Amino acid sequence: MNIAVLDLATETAKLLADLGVDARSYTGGTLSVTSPITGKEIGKLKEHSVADAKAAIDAAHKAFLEWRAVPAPKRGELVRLLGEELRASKVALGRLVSIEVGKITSEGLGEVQEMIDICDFAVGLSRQLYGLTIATERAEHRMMESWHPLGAIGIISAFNFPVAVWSWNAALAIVCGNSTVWKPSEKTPLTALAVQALFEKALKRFVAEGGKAPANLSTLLIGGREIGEVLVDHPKIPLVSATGSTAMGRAVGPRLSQRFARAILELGGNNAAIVCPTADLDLTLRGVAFAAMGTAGQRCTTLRRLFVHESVYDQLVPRLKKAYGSVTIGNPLETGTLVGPLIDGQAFDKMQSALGQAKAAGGAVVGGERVENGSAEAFYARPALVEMPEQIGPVEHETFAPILYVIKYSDFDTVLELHNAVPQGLSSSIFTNNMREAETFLSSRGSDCGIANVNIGPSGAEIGGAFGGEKETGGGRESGSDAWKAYMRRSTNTVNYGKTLPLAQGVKFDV
Ligand code: UN1
Repeated sequence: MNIAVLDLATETAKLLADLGVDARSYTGGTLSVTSPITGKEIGKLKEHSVADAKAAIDAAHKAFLEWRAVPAPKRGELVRLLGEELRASKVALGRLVSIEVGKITSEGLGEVQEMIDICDFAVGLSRQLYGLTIATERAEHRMMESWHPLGAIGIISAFNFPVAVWSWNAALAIVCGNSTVWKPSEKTPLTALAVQALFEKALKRFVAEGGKAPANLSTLLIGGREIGEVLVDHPKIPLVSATGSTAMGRAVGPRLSQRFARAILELGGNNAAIVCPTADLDLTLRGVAFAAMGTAGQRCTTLRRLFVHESVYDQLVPRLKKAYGSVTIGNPLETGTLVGPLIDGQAFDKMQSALGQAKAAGGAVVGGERVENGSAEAFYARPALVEMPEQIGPVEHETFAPILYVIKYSDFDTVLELHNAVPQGLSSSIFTNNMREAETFLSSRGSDCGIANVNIGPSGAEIGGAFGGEKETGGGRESGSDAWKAYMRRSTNTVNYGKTLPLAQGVKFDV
């Protein structure tokens, strides 16, 4: 493989032009963006100042005040048009995701599909922002819940799902009557520019078709940590949805709660799978391979710990090692590649350091070495499978790289305990054909994660379910199910349509 000959800067400029992005926004600026495929620069973006960010939030708040008055199904129409723009631009945007993040082609496209799916979901939701009616103890009274828009919603997203995570938040926030202010990762701002341009296109169509929408409904802020801090501290941002490391969540969470703002935190995962004696091993092999090596191990849902029952260990693990040895690593834009590059050299160093610690703790490592590709600035690594004697050291932490720790187990109850004995709680799986094991895993004494699966890996969730996890994963839920409720405020209403004033709990107060 020699990627030195690729000219991704030219292709990026062409894609951005096709997607409607003005070239002035990504040339001549101060924020340099490189493609992990080549390690070479593909854009130089203008950055917002702290003052710009504050002014943008004030403007977004004004937009919210207008947008909340638009009926929800009409707000849904704007998101429907956004879905149409995404469908029309799926190939270009998917390719740009691949170039900016290093995802293989089908995963770049898959990320855009995830955006389309959540738009569809949100359109349906725009007619289903249901509240309850509640039985009241007082005659001629009615009690109900109403859900109201919340305000300008802050979105902080990570490099690994640079656009889907925005859409999970923005599609819901917008049908719920909010405006949004988005700070993407400094590593992936080009895809954000493209998404913002597609949103503007949808908005233009919405207005041309007679829809009423304020300016600044969706705002994009380019910059570093200080811009994120403005979002976190600004009194006109009632909710920040932040995706990233547990360290980031530890910084953001207390600052938000200090001013009683809401947080949706989607932080680190240390996802495990248990392979039981009755597991279908062919299916398990495929499930494990995708979950552990897919996206070069850079999903928050990536499989990082594998517990294999002693009775199937010698059948499964050699086959897995073979897959690790033969998986195609290289240019993610090429057909047939399954593992692309790591996002940068720092990620590679962290991977090497975790592997060093694993060895020191008695781990036997297969893979993990750098795969040369003709560029000193691009970091491709063979995914690593590490047989560990027990769950210690680096196994207890999330390393954002393709490392799978494999541990042999003999007793189901003990392995359940081990499964839950890490600080993170995002996603989990069990591979079994034993109903008791499967149901126990899903029960209250089973997996303690926000996502628990049977006979599929922990990654690659659909948008229809609520997404997020427990413990150090942060507790937030995004995407499907009733995650929309976090983007609205609940009002409990009691209406007296009678002529008397009975007080609740039998209280008497006659004046
Ligand atoms: C993330 O890695 O931040 O479940 C999100 C999945 C994807 C989303 C991952 N649908 O793997």
